[in-house]
Amino acid sequence: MRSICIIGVPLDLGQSRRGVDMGPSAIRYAGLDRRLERLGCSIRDCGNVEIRVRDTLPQEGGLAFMPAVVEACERVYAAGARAVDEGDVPLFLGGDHSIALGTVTAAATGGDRTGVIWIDAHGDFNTPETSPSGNLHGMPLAALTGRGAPELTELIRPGRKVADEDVVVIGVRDLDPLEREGLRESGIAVYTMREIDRRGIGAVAEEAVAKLAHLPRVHVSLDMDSLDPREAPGVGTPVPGGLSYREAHLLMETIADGVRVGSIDVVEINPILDERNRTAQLAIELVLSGLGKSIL
Ligand SMILES: [Mn+2]
Repeated sequence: MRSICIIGVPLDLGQSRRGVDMGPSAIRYAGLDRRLERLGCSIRDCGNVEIRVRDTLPQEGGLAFMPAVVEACERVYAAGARAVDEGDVPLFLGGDHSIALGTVTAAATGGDRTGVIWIDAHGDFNTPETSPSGNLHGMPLAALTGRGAPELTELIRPGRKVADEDVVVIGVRDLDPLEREGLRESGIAVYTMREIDRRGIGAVAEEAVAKLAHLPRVHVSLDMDSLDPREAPGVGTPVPGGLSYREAHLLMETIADGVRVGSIDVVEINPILDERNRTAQLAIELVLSGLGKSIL
């Protein structure tokens, strides 16, 4: 039986919209623990990581929040690494995507190579030099692969946390110009919406997953803005033309079948922008598929 450790991360300092700090409450309220138990998992809710309240910080935002985000991600790392040490699967509830600096570093704490499946409308591959906004939730994947501000790349331990060849990005449709250049040069496997439209999500998901099938553990980072805003309206940075309900499920099911899922984060749910909590409900369903729930 799989043992899941739920870790809430109510962090909203990586972007400018208010409300994403309520994501952990929204997902818990939608019945996460009950649904996981019904799947046959044993559940431990480890509560929330302590995060600074935005209103107590300087109002500039963007890069000015870097110290607070670093401090938060050190705590996310500590909670996640403890869960990994104890043999649990950490399930992190965001919060904005900057929490992945902590979640992926915790996932990769074992020393072996850790794969990352990054499901997102965006590349999250900016650095302070390339980012038009300075928002830190647009930088975690760059930092985790060793690019960008030293405060981020040196978090917990110096150097990259995951190798470029162990990362796949799926669902991308909105890149900043310099971010796009960086991502192309990196050689990271990126499956854009165009490719999903052309080849179908089944073929794309199987190819992406096969790249990481040999790794001892894979972290799944699910940004809910990867979905089409018609399916998931409660996100801070919606982009039209995203994954449909069924495409997202098939992707998560293919992940569950094809790699060893060792940890998951689900991020960017903004209950203020949502409709009756449906984005949180959908997030739970997708997490269940990623943990092996199947129709038959
Ligand atoms: Mn993201």
